[in-house]
Amino acid sequence: MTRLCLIAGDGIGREVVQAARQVLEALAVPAEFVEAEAGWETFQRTGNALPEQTLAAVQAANSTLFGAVSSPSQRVAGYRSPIVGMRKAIDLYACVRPVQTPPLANARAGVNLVVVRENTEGLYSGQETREGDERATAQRIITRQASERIVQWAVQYAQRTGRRKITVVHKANVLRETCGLFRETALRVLSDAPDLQVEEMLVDNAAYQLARAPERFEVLVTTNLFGDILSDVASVWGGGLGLAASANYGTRTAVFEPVHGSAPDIAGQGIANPLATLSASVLMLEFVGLNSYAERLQTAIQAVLANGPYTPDLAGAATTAEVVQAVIDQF
Ligand code: GGG
Repeated sequence: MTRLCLIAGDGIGREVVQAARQVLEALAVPAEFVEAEAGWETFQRTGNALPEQTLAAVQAANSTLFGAVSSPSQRVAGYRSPIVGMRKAIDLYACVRPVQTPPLANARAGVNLVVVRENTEGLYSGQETREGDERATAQRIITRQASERIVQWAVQYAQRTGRRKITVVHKANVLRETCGLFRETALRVLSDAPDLQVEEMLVDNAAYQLARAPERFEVLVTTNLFGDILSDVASVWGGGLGLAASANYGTRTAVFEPVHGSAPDIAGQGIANPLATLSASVLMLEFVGLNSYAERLQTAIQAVLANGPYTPDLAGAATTAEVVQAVIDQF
């Protein structure tokens, strides 16, 4: 039996993962669910934001659905972001964030792009130091091996999904060594893929082009922090963060999550949009080979997007529970 690990995390992570479980159970997905914990609340209770048992549960499962975490912006001794830590610990090296025109009124037509982000190094390597009160430094680690692997992943993804163009995003004109290594590695890997149209773009221009002409992109491949930021920009065209799903693929397993965070401003009000987590669940079901369930869930999500009800992020007044019921009513 397929084993799916559920990690709710903090804030609305709890609400949307619970919503996803309810929907997956209503869909009668042939899987067993195991729950594990991570996040700020877990840290406050246990002193560890990412307990060993959680990592073990993720590794023992066929796949994992992760909600959201709220890491504090100020330094807290002993705390490290659990989602960043998990990506690194389990080597979930490919973060993939698809964005497509949703069936919503006034949506911009023709958007169908994917941001592929290196997920284990770059500025998220955790190599930061504070030197006294006046100076802090962060190491941006870029390796040829990780760059090669993420670009190869992007090439295979493009070829598998019939996409024709890859945009390599960097800032090698300023970050000559780190972005320089990523760029040179990417272009070398892509020289072995003559079926793909290759372009390179500076990250500031990529942000501008994503904001003004998103339909020009198919697959963007980039480093960790750039990918994090650009995928949030791109998500606007897919209906916003309430709809944006994300996959973290590794060599042994994969973790799926909404792109959004724990949204403490609306947590506990029952108005979080569950559709991003449900779209992440579609990707998870595809990953574990439950394709017919993935298709039914995707069709139901599209129907609810076309007809409502909508949570406040989509200018509606529906609750999470009402959206969940509307999805279930489609089965
Ligand atoms: N579901 C993705 C998520 O939780 N995003 C917020 C995020 O990445 N936060 C980093 C952190 O708080 O540790």
